[in-house]
Amino acid sequence: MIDLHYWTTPNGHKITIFLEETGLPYKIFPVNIGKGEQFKREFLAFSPNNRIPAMVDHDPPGGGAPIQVFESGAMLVYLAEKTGKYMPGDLRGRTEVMQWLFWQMGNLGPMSGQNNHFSQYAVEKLPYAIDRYRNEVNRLYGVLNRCLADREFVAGAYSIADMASYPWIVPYERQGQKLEDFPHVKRWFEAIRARPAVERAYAKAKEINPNVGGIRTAEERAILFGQTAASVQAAVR
Ligand SMILES: N[C@@H](CCC(=O)N[C@@H](CS)C(=O)NCC(=O)O)C(=O)O
Repeated sequence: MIDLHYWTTPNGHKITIFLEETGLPYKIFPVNIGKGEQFKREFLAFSPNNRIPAMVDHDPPGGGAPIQVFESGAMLVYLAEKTGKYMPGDLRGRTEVMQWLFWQMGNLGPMSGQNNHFSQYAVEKLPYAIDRYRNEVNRLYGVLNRCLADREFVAGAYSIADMASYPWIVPYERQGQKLEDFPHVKRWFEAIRARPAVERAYAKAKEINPNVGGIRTAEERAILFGQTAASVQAAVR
């Protein structure tokens, strides 16, 4: 059994998509980041960056003590290696998947996060910051579109690289992007959205948090934005 410490955000959805695709048994432990549950001592013990998702695998390959993993990219690689699914075994195929997985982790995710922050959450609307991140996300959609021009999925066959990027394209409207401008992304997006496992993963999110993707309240903003080393230290409970 896998304990998945999760909240209903794009980085969380990556993992529920994988688990639903493979049917691995798992139990969700909601970590409501708007309420500050990411600062609980028990959670920080295996998720030292005070971010979701994280997981504990009580049945690791080869036996032994449970394995704890944080960072969604590392979790996807772990799960792919555990199951032998959604990542090719050969070096060439594996490299193709890994480069696009790292691309998502280092580019599409962080830039979309900043874009969302400055356009939706920041109280002060700063045109320079809003334009900078909307443009960078637009550039990244272009990169993905070119990648998908000659292949069905990001690395050829459906893989953890698709599971990592898809949840970050879901809020494309809030990101100030039009899928019509990126026809290969649109085709890929619709194909993944129609997968039963993906539908199940998003239905699960709605059950846990009917306000998925909602605008943050003043209380949530105070918890989530402007964290420092000292504020996190003070919030640990
Ligand atoms: N690189 C990390 C990013 C995780 C992350 O940013 N998680 C957000 C939700 S999507 C979070 O837990 N935020 C809590 C907070 O800001 O305190 C990953 O991919 O796992």
